[in-house]
Amino acid sequence: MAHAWGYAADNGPDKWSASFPIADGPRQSPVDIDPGQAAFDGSLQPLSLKYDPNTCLDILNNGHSFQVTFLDDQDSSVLSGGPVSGVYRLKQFHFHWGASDDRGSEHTVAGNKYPAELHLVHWNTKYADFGEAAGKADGLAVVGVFLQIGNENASLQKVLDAFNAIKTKGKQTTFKGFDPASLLPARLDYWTYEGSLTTPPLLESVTWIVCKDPIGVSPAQMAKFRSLLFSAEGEPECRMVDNYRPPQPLKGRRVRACFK
Ligand code: E5Z
Ligand code: ZN
Repeated sequence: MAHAWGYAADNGPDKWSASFPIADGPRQSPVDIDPGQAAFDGSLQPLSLKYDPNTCLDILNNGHSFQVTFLDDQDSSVLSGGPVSGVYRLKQFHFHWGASDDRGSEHTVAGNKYPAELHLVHWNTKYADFGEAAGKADGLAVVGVFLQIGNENASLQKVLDAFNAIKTKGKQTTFKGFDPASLLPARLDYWTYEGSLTTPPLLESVTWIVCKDPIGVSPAQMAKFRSLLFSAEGEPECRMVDNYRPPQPLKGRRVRACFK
């Protein structure tokens, strides 16, 4: 990779291993979830997600996606239960999406893609901060939520309405009072497995919790995602689309289900 990683032919997922050899490691993400292969595990606890809208800080175009960032200096917005032990704090959420509605998710279900996937990123408070946790096997817990085409999603629209201020790489604006719980499906049935960050540095520190039920998004809202740019202001315009990594080998890992 001659330059920074991205999603283009010359710096995309097929090239990441040159700079990040862990790309071929034993617990890479995403994966294809085969519901017929995922074993029900009755020991899995219900997932608890308790979020305080007052911890929502800002929204940023980081040149790979956009992210909404949360204040994480207290246990105000936290994940517990599910497959993990202890308390994990919400750091940020972001999405991955396609150039068209026939692709865009990172995880797939029986080989099927969704048009987008939401990732709510949490870190284990047994470590000092996100940076330390990101390098530990039990450091991170990411909740994945699929988006499927349907009616307009009013909660998601609040996020999309901030896009005019973050069109290009590096742009950031305040984004206060948003409740991330408003983006969750009504039922928190999930699959879980041990994986990694899906972007460089691809650290193998993520307990993945992928919700079975998708949330809705309208075609016009999907078009709004595609109005963002990978490029910075003043650079040739490059649309932010197809910012997903394809499924990686399971290498003997088991995906478990909290539901029958
Ligand atoms: N797509 S994802 O949910 O798997 C995901 C979630 C978070 C990141 C990437 C992908 C992320 N990337 C930033 C770089 C990073 O946070 O992970 N750095 C980790 C080490 C570090 C600060 C040390 N960070 N100091
Ligand atoms: Zn992600």
